[in-house]
Amino acid sequence: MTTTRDNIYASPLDEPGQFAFDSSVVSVFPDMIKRSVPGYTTIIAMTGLLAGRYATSDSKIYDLGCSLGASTLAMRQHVHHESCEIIGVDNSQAMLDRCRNIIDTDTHELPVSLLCGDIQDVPIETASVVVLNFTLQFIAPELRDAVIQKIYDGLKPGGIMVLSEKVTFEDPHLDQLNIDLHHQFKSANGYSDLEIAQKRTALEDYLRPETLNQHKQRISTAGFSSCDVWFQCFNFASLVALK
Ligand code: GEK
Repeated sequence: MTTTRDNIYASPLDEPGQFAFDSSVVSVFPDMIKRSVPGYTTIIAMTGLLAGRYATSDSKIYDLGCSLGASTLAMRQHVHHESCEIIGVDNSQAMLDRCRNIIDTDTHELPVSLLCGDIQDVPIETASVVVLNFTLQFIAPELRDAVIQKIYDGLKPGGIMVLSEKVTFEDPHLDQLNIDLHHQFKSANGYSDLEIAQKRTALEDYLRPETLNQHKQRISTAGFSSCDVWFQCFNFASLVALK
């Protein structure tokens, strides 16, 4: 796949409006997410391994907020139960159209259905694996309990949820350190100070990070028997939760 370089916020904008996953983002998305999220490539690849370990026959695998299908493709590579199906969900039709093209060029055989809709409304049933890689962060915090509860209820016993998020820290010094390190990471990947500042403004009221403790508390309240962080780099982390 040819990747176009992300320069959406490279020129000064009078009012950077709220970020949206529209067609301009779709065309630069693989470049944008790799240069913006430390550990992204590792998290996606390991999501495939986790799915390979926990997927069971006659079950469904959900990729909630699938974007261009990076996690779906990683899981498709590692899950070999013919009776499994991956369901990718996203509320951006532009993302899903491109995702379908990408999946159609992939040669693995596990069936993939793509659903355009809000992850809050999509039924989760007979699931062995549910993945939310950087998606819950875009749901209003007061609505997140219901999403995690629905996932728990729809998982089969022994199933897993993988939840990757941008996070904040209770300790203000560590919080600032991790924000600074993330900005340093973006600078090192070629983003200018202007791009970093304008993107930050565009995401301000849309991407609302929580602490790892808030996530763990919600996951435990939903009923998951085990949960912990399996990966973290600066203020980006991934948790695994077992039913
Ligand atoms: C990856 N997981 O490459 N319902 C459905 N989709 C949503 C919702 C919602 N309420 N809110 C946002 N999205 C992917 C990356 S990107 C993360 C996920 C990022 C979708 C949105 O359209 C976008 O495609 C995705 O969630 C978030 O591993 O760009 O930071």
